[in-house]
Amino acid sequence: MPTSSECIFCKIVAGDIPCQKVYEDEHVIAFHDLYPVAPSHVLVIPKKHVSTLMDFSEADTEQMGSILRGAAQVAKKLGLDEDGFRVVNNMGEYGGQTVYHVHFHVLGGRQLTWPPG
Ligand code: DGP
Repeated sequence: MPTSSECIFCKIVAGDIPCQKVYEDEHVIAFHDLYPVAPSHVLVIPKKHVSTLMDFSEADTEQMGSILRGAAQVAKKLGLDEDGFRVVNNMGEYGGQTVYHVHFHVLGGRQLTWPPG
């Protein structure tokens, strides 16, 4: 797994790689996914490097709360809250995680199906 110095999302947080930012607060930033799978597809990430959902510690409780609050703010900002939307975290190989800086996908703008593939 990459350390924070090799991490693409840490580079986005640092401003070294550009992104289309939707939301930012003290703990998180949210930006449009480079490969959207829905009309609205935004990633909410902690500014601090945490590899996966399993690596949050008790001391990160505020950051974790900020991620969900950020997701709701993103949904409101993009007008997804009226029709509904989905918040997803892919964890590890079976979960389909490809970037090992924890992130939550906010997906909306079309009818989503269940179960996921
Ligand atoms: P996951 O498969 O859950 O680890 O999702 C990683 C997502 O990150 C995937 O949907 C594509 C997106 N992504 C990868 N690299 C970049 C990037 O450099 N910029 C942006 N905006 N998104 C990226």
